Amino acid sequence: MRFVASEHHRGHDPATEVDAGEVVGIYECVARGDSIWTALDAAPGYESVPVVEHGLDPIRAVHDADLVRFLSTAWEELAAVMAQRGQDRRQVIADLFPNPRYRDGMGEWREPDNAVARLGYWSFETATPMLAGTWSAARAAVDVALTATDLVLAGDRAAYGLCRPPGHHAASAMFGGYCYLNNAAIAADAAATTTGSRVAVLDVDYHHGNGTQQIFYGRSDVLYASVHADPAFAFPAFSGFADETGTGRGLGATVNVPLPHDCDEARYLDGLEVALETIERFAPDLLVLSLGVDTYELDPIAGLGLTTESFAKLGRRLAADGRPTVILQEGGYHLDHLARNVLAVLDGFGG
Ligand code: OKP
Ligand code: ZN
Repeated sequence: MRFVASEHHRGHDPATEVDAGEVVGIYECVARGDSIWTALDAAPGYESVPVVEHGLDPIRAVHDADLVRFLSTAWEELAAVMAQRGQDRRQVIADLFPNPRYRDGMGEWREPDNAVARLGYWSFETATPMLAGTWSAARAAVDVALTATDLVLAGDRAAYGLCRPPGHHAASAMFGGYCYLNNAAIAADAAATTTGSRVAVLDVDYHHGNGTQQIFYGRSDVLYASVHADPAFAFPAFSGFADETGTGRGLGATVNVPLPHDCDEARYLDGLEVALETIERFAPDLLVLSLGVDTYELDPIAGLGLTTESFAKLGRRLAADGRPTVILQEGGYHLDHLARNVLAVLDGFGG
């Protein structure tokens, strides 16, 4: 299997996040990308392909132009505000968010002038810091995804994109959940629109991919199917319910399979079958797999009872469907076992 990765991910090197008001070490760290890359280089049967720059057009096809403009200049503007305050900061985390009820009965929202307030205006939670290298890493992750997609569109049975930062929580006009640009959605949209093909996104990350769901919620050419921890107890809490099935032309092209806290491999694989049946009915030409391995039983912030052998089964099960597949990295936070679990999926697929 060929794979794509970018050195630029290292420029996005956050130190901390805020969890329930507590400052903790960042889980979405540089070592995640490096450990997977090192393992791919050492494993037999994997060949690295250089990243091809695809520019901003495929990003703007999915994301609001004002979000893209904000992200591209955010660090510069934040650094200026911090300098004014006499603070030398390597990262900034938003702490002010636009609750939809704030302006009840008071008319439209205005984008704030202050860069720190704008960070919250465009985001939704406190685990997604902005740093000097964030924008180029986020853009590179998109190029990784699009390069992997090109390989599959050109005939590779499957390709792996080592996207970091991840993408599936980034919506058309909002970033957050460690995600800035939605790599999988941009790849799926580019494939669907440039080739006129039907694309299914299967999201197996522990967390619901609210961003990918939102981007495709009204569309019938891209199916979004997700198997994830029930939002009743898991992040991101506001989406991923079984009764969210799409809207308008997109009705029926969103599928959510929420799983319980005490999930194990057998229950997980049953849930996966529900998602795969809907994909089968949709009959896509291309599958984009949002591959989070934070369903691992030992994951420090997640976990749905899967073992490394479960990930191998997942890879074999997806390969059995025989679809051209773009595999893109999302979450997975057990640093010591992360690469082994990703490789289990890829090897299982036939990597
Ligand atoms: C990203 B991916 C509270 C949120 C803390 C964020 C988890 C993001 C997971 N500030 N949790 O889906 O693996
Ligand atoms: Zn996740």
